[in-house]
Parts: sequence; structure tokens; C-alpha cells
Amino acid sequence: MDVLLGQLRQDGFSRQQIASLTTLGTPPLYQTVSRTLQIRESQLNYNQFLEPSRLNKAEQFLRDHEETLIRAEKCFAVDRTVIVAILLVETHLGQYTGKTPTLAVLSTFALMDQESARDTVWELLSEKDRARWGREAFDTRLLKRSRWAYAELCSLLRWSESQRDRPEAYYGSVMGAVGWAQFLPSSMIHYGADGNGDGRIDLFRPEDAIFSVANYFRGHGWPQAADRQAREAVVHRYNKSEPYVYTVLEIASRIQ
Ligand SMILES: [Ca+2]
Repeated sequence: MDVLLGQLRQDGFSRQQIASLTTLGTPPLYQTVSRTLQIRESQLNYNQFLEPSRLNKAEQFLRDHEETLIRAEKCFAVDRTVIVAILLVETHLGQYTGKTPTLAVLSTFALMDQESARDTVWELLSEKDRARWGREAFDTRLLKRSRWAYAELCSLLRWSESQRDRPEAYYGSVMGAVGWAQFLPSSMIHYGADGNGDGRIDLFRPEDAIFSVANYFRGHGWPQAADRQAREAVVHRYNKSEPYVYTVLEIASRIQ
């Protein structure tokens, strides 16, 4: 952890800004990191989102938040149905936003540039997973994740300061995604938007999540996306998974 703190100091963060990391209180989340490298027995079942009960909930949400969604459509030129589809698939409309401490998990991923930290995670993997990965590919993946996580960690520290929040107050997915729309800290900085006009951006508020998704989609070219292929490309930026893209656009076309 000392190496990481030194790097942050070198990159211009003050002692005060990184104090939250020195007093984190949780040991590095090696188990969590190792779980993200396990062989998945089954893929996420996207079909569940097309069941009538889910689509009914999405339609109820459209009605409940009609005023905010209309404003988002006007401000960002992004269809309300696609915004709701994203929130449905990401977190079941805010029901499951994740319980992993974001600061702790991003700093643990950032530590993976150190061989001793990778050794620890390697030992936590099952024999089967170790055989599947091979040490070299495992190291390559974690070194890449470390660079990615360090940048996201910096974004989280900057973001929480801008919002006058404590960085350790954020909880979300095992990959550091937060709130109804599962935004990474870098996306919060670039696309976070205030939908309820209270001067803060809270990704756990539906209004702010709606505006932030709309802002993200505008930023990635949704208003100019004229055909199916172009729209698919925008959704793909949100999550690089073909079933995900198909499901989001399918939900959007079925709800009204
Ligand atoms: Ca707000």
C-alpha cells in the first residue's frame, strides 16, 4: 500500500486527499479480485430482462419518472426508453447496486502491479483456474487492470472531493461501478449530471442517474445514430457484450 500512496503523492494528491486510503481499515480485497478471475460456470441470463414482469416494472418506471425522462430527452436527445432499459439491466432499476467498497476494491486492483500482490491472488485461485489462465496471461491481465484501476482510483478521489463526499462512502460492483447506472468514477467525472437540480450529482438518485445515462449516450453519439448498427455501437460503449447490447435495444423497443 505504501508504494501506491507514494505514487498518488507523486501524481499531486495531498496527504489529506489520500488520508482515506491510509485509514481504510480493510485489508486489500484479494478474495474479491480473485473472484473476478474465476472461470464462470454460467453467463448472466439476459433473457430474464425480457420477461413480462420486468418489462412491466420498466413501464411503471417510465410513468413514475415521466417528467424527468422528458426533460432528459429534451436536454440530451436520447430516447427515454433506452435510458430506462440501461437502468433495468444494470441494477434492476436501482434494486441491486452492489455492496463492494469502491475505494478498497479499486486500490486493491491498483496494487496488482506488485508481484507479491499478484502472488497472493494467484494462490487464491483454484487449481483449475490457474491451469486455465497460466501465470503469464494472469500477470498480463492483472497488470492491465492495475493501470486501469489506478486511473479510476484517481478519478474517485477527485470526484468525491468535488461532491464533498468521503471516498470510502461509495459502494458498488466488484469492478468499481457505482449507483443505479453502474458508472465508473471516470464516467462520473465526464458524464455525471444533476437531474433533480439540487446542485449535487448523486448516482443513487433516479433523477441524477437518468440524466447521467442520457449525458453518457449523448457523449457517445446516440443523437446522431441513424440506424440500428449505429445505435448498437453506442450501447456497446456502455458494456462490451453482444447479448447486453441486444437486450438493451430489445427492452427499449418493447416498452412505451
Ligand atoms: Ca442531484
